[in-house]
Amino acid sequence: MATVERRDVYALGERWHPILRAYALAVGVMRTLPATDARSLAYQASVHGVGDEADPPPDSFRGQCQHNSWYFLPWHRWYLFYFEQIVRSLLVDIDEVPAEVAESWALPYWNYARTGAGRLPPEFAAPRLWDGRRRNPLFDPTRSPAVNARTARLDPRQTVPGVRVLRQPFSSTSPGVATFGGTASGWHHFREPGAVAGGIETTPHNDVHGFVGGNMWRFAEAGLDPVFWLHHCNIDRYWEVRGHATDPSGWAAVSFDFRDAEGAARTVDADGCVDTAGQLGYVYDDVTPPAPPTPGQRVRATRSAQMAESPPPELPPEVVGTRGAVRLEGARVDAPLQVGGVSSTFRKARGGRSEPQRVFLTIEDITGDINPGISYGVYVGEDADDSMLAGLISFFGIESTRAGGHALGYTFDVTDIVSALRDDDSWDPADVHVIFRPVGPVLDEEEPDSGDAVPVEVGSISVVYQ
Ligand SMILES: [Cu+2]
Repeated sequence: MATVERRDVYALGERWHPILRAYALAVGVMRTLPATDARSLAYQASVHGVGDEADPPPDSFRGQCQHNSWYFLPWHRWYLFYFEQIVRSLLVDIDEVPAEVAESWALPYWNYARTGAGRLPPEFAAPRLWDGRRRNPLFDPTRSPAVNARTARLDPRQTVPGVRVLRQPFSSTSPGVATFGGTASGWHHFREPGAVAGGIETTPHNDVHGFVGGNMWRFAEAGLDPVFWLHHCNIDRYWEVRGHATDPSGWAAVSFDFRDAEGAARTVDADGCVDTAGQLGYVYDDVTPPAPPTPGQRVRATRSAQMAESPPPELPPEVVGTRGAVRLEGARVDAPLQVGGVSSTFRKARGGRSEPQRVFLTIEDITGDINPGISYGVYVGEDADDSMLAGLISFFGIESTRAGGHALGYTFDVTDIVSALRDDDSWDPADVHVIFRPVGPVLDEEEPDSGDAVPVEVGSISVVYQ
């Protein structure tokens, strides 16, 4: 198998690089194929999600995306793999594309953490192709207007995984434990009750969906936006940045169905995609870990680098404090809660010790009607300072939370934040401050701050000891 290299779209070195010209022309063909053809953009989007009145009706190939689960990364890796093969197979028949470009074509990725790359890549924002004449298939008019106008960019905190996320356990059976890849679960399209997203699905994944807007807000339409594939390629890259030393075992019990470039059925599993070069024939040009996005987050990174490694993910956690509903509407909200002591079961599991090795913050039962298009920073302590920023919450898929009761949920490791508060004598278990504050997008034109955003509800906030 020949190996292709996936490259950073912002480092291709020229406007309308041959890789993007080829991608635009292939997407142009995909847009014209009928939805019954597995190579069409409509079919490919329906592999991720289908609407209420899906035509043709869903089968085991469509409406399959895995979220809020340890299958998030492997399922989307296979999804990109077949999409990339389809693009390459279509390119061979497009005369305008040089043969050497078609044969070695690989999906580029959008690394929004690169300096100057926080705006939509320009080739996706132009309504016309390089000739100034033909319509640009990479343009999606449903995106937020400021994103297409390139007057909005991501806040740096939305562009990289949270502090420590790349070193967290890949998975855990408990949603109270912060992970890299998501809660261990069965096959689940949206969310198995009690499961939460892994840190990589949280940020930057969900934040970027919220930033782009339009089709990118919804499961059933996200794949219609050609930038979806470059965004997910960057998320996939982070699995290589982390490496595979601690990938889960036992997760190949669930398999996934896809259609390949010939329309043939393929059944695959999570173990079959962990070696990109050996099993799938691609590599990334750069897998350098990202730098913390702000000075405050740098302080956190330094603090947490001094902490011991995470305990085994199956060491049972315990909820020590919880509070109910908070409504977020675009302004800062303070949500105080009380933390109590641990149970005798907790102590027994740790040979009599009651000090936790890890402290987690869970933000659960998040519901709403539509994506507000912003993220909220979640802070612990009274200052809402970036060195106390636990992580971001954002709202990809929130429109599905009303129907089946499958709300969104996130878990953050706040161990280093709590110990910094303790060292500072500002940790009072009877009065723990959790603060929500809007983050992103950054607009060129400073809009008069109305402080309004489409509301979302947070059902419960808990402190968990492990
Ligand atoms: Cu996604």
